[in-house]
Amino acid sequence: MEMEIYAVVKSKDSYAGNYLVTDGSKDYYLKTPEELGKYDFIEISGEFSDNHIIASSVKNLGNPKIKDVIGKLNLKLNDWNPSIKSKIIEDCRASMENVAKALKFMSIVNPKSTIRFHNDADGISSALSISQIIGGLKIQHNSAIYFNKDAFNDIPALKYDPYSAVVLLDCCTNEESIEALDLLKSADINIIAIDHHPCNPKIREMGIMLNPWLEDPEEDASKYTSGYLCFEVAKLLGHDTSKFVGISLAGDKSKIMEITPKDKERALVFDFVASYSSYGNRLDFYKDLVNDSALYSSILLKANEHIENVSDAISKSTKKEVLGNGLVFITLDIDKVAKKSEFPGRGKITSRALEMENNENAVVIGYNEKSMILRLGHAAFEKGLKANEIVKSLMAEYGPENASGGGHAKAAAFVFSGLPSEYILSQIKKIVSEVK
Ligand SMILES: [Mn+2]
Repeated sequence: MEMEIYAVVKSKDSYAGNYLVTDGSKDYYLKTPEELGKYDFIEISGEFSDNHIIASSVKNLGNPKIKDVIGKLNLKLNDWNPSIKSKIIEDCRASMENVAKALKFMSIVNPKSTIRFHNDADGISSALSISQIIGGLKIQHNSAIYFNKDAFNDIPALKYDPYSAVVLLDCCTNEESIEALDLLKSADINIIAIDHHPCNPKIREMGIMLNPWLEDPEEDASKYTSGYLCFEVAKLLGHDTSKFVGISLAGDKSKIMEITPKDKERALVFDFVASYSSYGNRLDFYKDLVNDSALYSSILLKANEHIENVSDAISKSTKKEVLGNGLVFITLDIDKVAKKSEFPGRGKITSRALEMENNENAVVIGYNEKSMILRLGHAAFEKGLKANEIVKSLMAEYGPENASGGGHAKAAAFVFSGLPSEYILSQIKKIVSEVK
């Protein structure tokens, strides 16, 4: 039968004069006099019979970007059937399917890749899901930002291989990462990201991106954790990674699906281990921890002890004021609670303070002389307050040389210099008071 397809050369040494190529769902033996290289992307016309092609013409298209090949190959996905039926997830369908196709392409062609996952339970859950689909180096990324130093670490490792990719999980789609991502892009390295932090629309141009904030910045898009998004992507490829979703939701305090007590435990253990990040955790270590070993129980015990200890300290160090609009403004001198380089860190402590207050109207600010951490109860968010917007407006006022930060609608943080924390607290209080 005479046909035309696009394909990628998998190997050139199958047997004399032939190539093994794939169209994304099927392998073929290709007979052609053309000289082709491994990984070449080709357009073939020829006579097809079962898994053999005798080419009448082969056009070599080189090694384009992954985003340009996935639409042309025959990459089949499972039927669209997300576990959460909501408008924003429906709106994410195209980008979810694109990311799934890109990962499928990578699982077939196996280019060199580096997965960078955020150093918390959500980031780890995401990586555990995605590592069922693709191989490659896995690095715990101890920041929300992709820095130039990260780019210059990844570029030499990946630049010389066709279709090589950096896969960013639960981090690095923010405005601050754009410059370094642009370096990767200039080095012709593919960028694939699955994230749920507020992002800059410009991030779309950087690569193959899945982030609910790109679809609807007004919705509480952060609640669709990266671990949940990775689970949906894996599902499109026939992998069941549901056991990691609850861990991700527990870690990021999202209630979109059921969380079991075991999920909460595992999230706590992951967060505890991830916070001691200086020794560079590897994903395999987290994978082993999931199997209830003696080490797991020991870590869980210690993590719980740490949480209990800070809970005592939190109740002694918070100041509370009920505002005219019903919101409860709570400040926490965080250095009285946090121990340097110990779990839980300042962000987790501020989250814990909100949890302990157990009031949907609460707005908690954990502060010291260099940083502010904001946590909002759901009712405060419903009234129109957004932690990331507060941070953004203050940063704009103080200027980039004095303040930098970001975050989600209900959780954000920034660092500052040259301004007294009392002054900043009073400004935040004013913004919170003005909500109707
Ligand atoms: Mn997350």
